[in-house]
Amino acid sequence: MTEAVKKGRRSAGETVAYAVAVILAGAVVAFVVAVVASFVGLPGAVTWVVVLLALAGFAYIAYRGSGDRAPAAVEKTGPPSASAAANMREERGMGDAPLVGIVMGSQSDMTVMEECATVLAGFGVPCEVVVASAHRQPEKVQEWASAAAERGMRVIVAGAGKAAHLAGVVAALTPLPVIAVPIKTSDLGGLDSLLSMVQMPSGVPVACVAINGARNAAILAVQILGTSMPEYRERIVAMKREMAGD
Ligand code: RP5
Repeated sequence: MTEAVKKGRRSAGETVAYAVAVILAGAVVAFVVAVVASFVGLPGAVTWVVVLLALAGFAYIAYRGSGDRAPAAVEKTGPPSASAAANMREERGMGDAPLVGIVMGSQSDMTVMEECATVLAGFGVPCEVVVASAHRQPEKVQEWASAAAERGMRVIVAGAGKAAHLAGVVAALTPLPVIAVPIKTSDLGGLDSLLSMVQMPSGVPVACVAINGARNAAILAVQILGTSMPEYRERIVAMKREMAGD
């Protein structure tokens, strides 16, 4: 029913391919070193030491590179890395369980909402993406939103267009903070979505970002996580430093 999005980590296949590629490169360098050494007449023992050092160096690079991969968008923000955040989650026994749930009213919202998943992945935040319409699939929405907190999620991002009641319905069903993303529409340009989300009646709030503001929704979700998880707060600090040109 739901599709887990776990970006920012190498798959087993990628890890093996990476290690094989680096070791092969090491073997090539070792071969070249051996040829050059014999050409210049180095003693055999010295040649072997140089070859073994070259192989050990490449094996070390393969070992260091075989773990998590920080997507390019976040590598720019500098440490702490996405893999550091993943390691801290593992230390807490949280593994890759989704921390943020992304729900949207229609598959047609995905073109906007996928940016939210991409940005979260860049921060090393595991998330879950689900399409569930408040008016076409109310039972699915109820089931998913009611269980989200117990399943370990900390924030929900809800994107919908037109009479966009999805975020409000989800907010009614969960104690988690809900961030609404009003989707731009062909008839009213998304003002319909914006007003139906931002004008929630008192008592059931949703935070609302700009029309099609999926990126900001992701950043806000990371900031909320950062209030209790320092690894995410530090990544937000690093991102702000970079935006300021420091
Ligand atoms: C809402 O209606 C969805 O969130 C979407 O933005 C809009 C149009 O949905 P489709 O007709 O494209 O499925 O429920």
